[in-house]
Amino acid sequence: MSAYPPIGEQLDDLEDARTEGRRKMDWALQHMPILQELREQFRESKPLEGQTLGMAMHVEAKTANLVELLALGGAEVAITGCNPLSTHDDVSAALDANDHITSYAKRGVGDDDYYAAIESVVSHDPTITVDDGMDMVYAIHEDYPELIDTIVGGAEETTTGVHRLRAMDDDGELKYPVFAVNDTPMKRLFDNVHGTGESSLSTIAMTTNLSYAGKNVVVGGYGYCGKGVAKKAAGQNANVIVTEVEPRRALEAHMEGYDVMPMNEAAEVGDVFVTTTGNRDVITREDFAEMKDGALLANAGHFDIEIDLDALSDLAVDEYEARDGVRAYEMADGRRLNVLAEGRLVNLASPIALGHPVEVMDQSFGIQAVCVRELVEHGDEYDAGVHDVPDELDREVAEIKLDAEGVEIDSLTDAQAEYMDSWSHGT
Ligand code: RBV
Repeated sequence: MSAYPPIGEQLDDLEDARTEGRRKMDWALQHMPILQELREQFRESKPLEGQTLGMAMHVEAKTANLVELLALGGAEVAITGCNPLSTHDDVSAALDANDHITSYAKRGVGDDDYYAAIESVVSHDPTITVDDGMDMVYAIHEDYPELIDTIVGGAEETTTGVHRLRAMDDDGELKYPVFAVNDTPMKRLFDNVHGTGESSLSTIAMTTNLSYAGKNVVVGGYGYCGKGVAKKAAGQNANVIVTEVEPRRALEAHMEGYDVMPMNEAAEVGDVFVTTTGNRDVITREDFAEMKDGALLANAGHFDIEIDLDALSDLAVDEYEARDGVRAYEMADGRRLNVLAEGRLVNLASPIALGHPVEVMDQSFGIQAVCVRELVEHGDEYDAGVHDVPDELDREVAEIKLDAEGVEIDSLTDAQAEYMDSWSHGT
């Protein structure tokens, strides 16, 4: 078993880091009414008493507030990052200072340490896993299957993780229940659309100091994330081009007023490329050959596989850091193609990245918290496999948010409810 150490044993300026990490967490929490409300409830009723949580997520201020909420609920928590570049070391240190939390997350780790840190989390013998991308579930099933018997269940944050889990489930290989947090309305309609759209575009703009106005922004994939990126880019006066492989999504993008074309054609005209597909090889050697000098290439999908960086490196006669978080690849004909954040998810991995806006993560993490509570309270009612988040939990979190915002809504009268449930009403 790995002995990769917690961040508290790795930083020199630990006290300063903890103070700054705590300051970031406090700021975020002020804007997280759902987590504030659940904190009160969890602190009071300790629903997670006796549980050990193993987490792999983007360790920054908002996630840290989720982690502390779970610890307040009575759990012991061990956490590491789910991307080598998304950790904020100061926040990781602030978390690790909590007696009930051990944080192994550190920014900039290499592959070996990244996986060693996951093993360190697993060494706490988690009874519940919380993943963003499924690395924890994978490590347990591959290397520590003896833990599965005592695991109540898990929760998965993101599209790519849910996709992997469903493939695993289809093969009969997923051995405990996992909630598809990503797929529930309170997560996907907000986090994936608004969160990805805003944080990816703002991070690209801040990292490059460039504008979208009048530019051709090419969005690879028109799923929930692609829709958000396209909509917000159009809102910043870009001309949006969408690439797709799915005919109905392509048609949706077309009817939305965007240009739709194959990537290889988009490559000729694009100024900014943002991939959101979750698949590999979205921008390839043939596309680099067509691109204009100065093109910006960014990925907003979970893994760094969407832009073929090996091919780009192979084509380049020179490579250099053009700015922090921007690597320029110079082609033989002099064109410079600029890759942001090493092709990793730009909104979290760029040096100045902060992840999604606080408000949307409040919703996503509110769902995570109630899913963990549900696993403790009713985990034995769920078979091994991927499960939708129960609708009443999704509604519970929506109602907390509406309440906090002071937004009131109507409720159905008895006659309306009866009408909606009936199939015998005609004119
Ligand atoms: N995401 N987390 C943040 N903590 O700042 N920002 C985005 C954060 C999550 C988001 O929910 C998405 O599904 C996932 O990151 C992709 O890895």
